[in-house]
Amino acid sequence: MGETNEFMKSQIVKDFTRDIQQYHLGPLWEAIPDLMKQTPEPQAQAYLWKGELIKKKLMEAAEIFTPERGGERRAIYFQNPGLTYREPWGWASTTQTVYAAAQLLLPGEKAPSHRHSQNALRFVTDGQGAYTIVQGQRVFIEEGDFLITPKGLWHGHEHLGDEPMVWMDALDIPTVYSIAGTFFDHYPEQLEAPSVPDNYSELRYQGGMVRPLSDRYSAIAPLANFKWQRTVDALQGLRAFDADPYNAFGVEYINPSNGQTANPTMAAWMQFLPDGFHTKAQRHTHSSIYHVKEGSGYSIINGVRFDWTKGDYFVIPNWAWYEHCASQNTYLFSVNDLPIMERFDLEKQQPLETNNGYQEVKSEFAPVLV
Ligand code: GTQ
Ligand code: FE2
Repeated sequence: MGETNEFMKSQIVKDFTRDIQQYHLGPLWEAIPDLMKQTPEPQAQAYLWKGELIKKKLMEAAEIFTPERGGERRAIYFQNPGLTYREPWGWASTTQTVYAAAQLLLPGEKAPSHRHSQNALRFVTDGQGAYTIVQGQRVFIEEGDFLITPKGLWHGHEHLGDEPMVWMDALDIPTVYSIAGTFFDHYPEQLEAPSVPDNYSELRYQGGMVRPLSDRYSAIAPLANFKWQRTVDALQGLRAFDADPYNAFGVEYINPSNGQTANPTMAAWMQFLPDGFHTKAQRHTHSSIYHVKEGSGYSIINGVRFDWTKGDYFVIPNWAWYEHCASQNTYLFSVNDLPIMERFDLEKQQPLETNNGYQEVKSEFAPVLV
């Protein structure tokens, strides 16, 4: 082995390695240590953005432009510091598979209808009175609601209420980008006109209790809006039993016609951690983006403590050890790429076996403040 390593460093190998590159040919012997790590080493890093910072920057953006005057959407997205920037517009996604953003819509504003090959989901963090119109259905939304906009469907937003509305967007943009599957169209008019009654899917599904007989083979998740109170009821219902030591109490938003994850590429969860609950540490292949819906506490990610409060956003990269600890009754919303990992049969999960299942805190993350 030692002899081989010496030989690989020899001038003859170096010269050859250099020589082939001029023909756009790559030396695998240089690449393999970087490409084939023993376990996942994502470029995306653990990171946290304070909610106040996001709010402030959205309000500043509102002074500068409207969704109608260019830009389609007033959304500011979470750029993971570990992902490379591309000139001139600085594309760096939130994780390697999922993009997340916060979007602001002011009373009276419209975000024109369009469609794209990326799947989208939204979680409403502030306000009420806007609707999103998806395939001719106006879906009125308010704080705590979870919505989906599956790929290929026309969608636009309009705010009929009287206070600013903010929601978190998550889309599989980086995944679709990296496999060159992007399609995008503007709707011929500004906003699509309604063609079915308002909140039609919620009326037809009653939150997923039943499905219309005609929807037996529905592939696209037919429920557009998952109301907050139903999510709370489901989580509080789970409290009749012991909490899962790794995830506390948690539910997944599903397609009620087939029981699958609501979006084909991204799973979305809501977890409830009672005051004082401390989950045990685990790691898994998939990566997650969290939003603190209610409460406060901290997460330890690979030995670094990330304190959070209501409104914050944070990333747990692939294969990172993590645990959550709540210092109030806490609701954590999260989006992950588990469906992508499962599709490639790459998902693995592991509990931490040492130190009784808890990590040691080695340092604390210092978030950028307003
Ligand atoms: O609201 O349709 O954050 O198309 C990114 C792309 C939001 C949207 C985003 C989008 C949208
Ligand atoms: Fe969109």
